[in-house]
Amino acid sequence: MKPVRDEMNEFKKTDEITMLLTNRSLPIRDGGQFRFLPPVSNGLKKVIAIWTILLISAAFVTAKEKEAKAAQEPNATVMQKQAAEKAKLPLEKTIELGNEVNMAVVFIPAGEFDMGSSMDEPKRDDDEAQHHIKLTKAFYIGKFEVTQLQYRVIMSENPSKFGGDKLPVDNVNWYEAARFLKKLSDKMGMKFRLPTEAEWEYACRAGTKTAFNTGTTIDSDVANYDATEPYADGIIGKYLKRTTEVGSYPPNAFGLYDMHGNVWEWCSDIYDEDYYKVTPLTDPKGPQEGKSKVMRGGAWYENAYKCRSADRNHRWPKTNESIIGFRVVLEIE
Ligand SMILES: [Ca+2]
Ligand SMILES: [Ca+2]
Repeated sequence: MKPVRDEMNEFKKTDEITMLLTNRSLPIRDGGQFRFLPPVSNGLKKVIAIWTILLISAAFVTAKEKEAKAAQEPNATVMQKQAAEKAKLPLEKTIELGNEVNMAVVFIPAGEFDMGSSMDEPKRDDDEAQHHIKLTKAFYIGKFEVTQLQYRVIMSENPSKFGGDKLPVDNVNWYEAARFLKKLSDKMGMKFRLPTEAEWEYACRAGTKTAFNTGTTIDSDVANYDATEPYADGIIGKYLKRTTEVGSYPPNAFGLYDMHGNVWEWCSDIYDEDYYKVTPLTDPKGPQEGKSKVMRGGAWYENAYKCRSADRNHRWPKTNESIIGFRVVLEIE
C-alpha cells in the first residue's frame, strides 16, 4: 500500500478538477484521517468563477494602465527619473531648514536643449536668438519659489509687499537673495546658489520647445499673470493683481511649479542683450561685465508674452519690487 501522502497527491492530480466539475465532494486531511467536504454548490462555483475572472481582468487592466501611463509620460519626466536612478540620487529632496520648516528641491538631469525662441514665436524679443546649449552637470532646483516662511527662518526678516507664509518672498533684491543663499549654504553645509539663466530655461522648458511649457499659449487656469490680454490663439482670463501661494497651479514635466508667472526669478547671470551671440555652448554662465542681473519667468503683474520660457528680463541688482523673487539651485557634489 502507498503512503497516505502519495495517495493524496495522486488523487489531486487526477480527480480534483473532475470532482469540482461533477459536483462531487472533495477529500481533505483531518488529523491523519480523510474526510469529505460537502459538495461545492453550483452557486458557489459561479461566485468563485466570477471572482477569478474579475481578479484576472483587474490585474490585466492595471498592467495596461501602467503601460499607457509610461507611454504618456513626457520624455523629460522619463529622462529625469532614469538619470536620478542611474546617479543613485533621489528625484526629490527635502531640506530641513529648522523650526519644522522644509524646502523641496527636484533633481534636474544634465542634457541639451534649444535655448531662446524660434523666429515665428509671437511677441519674441531680439535678445532671444535660438542656440543649442549643453548642460553637463545635473543639479537640484527649488520645486517652488522661495516662500516668505523659508526666507524668514533663514534671515529673521521678510521684505515682502504681500503677506503670507506660503506666498513667494517678493520685493527681494539680488544681493538679498545672494545673502539668503550664503546663509542657507553655511547652515546646511551644502552649496546653494541662484540658477544660471541657461539652467533656469532648461528647467522651465522640461523638454518643450513651445512658447510656454504648457504649449503654444497659456491661460490663467495654469499660471498667475495678467491674462486680460490673450497671447497667440489663447483666451482672455483673470488678473489677480497679487502673488498666489506657491504650487497653486500645475507643475511642468520636471515637477516644478510657477516657472511661468507669480514672481520673476533672479538668475546668477549678468544681463547682456547680445550675450546669446557669443555665449559658450556648454554650461554658459553669463557675461563677465554689465550693470543688471537676469530675471526670468514673468510675474503676477505681467502679460503672457513676458512669462514665455525664452523671455529675458533684467534689473539693476539693488532693485526691490513686489514682482521679483527667486528660486534656489542646490549643487550636486
Ligand atoms: Ca515664477
Ligand atoms: Ca524680454
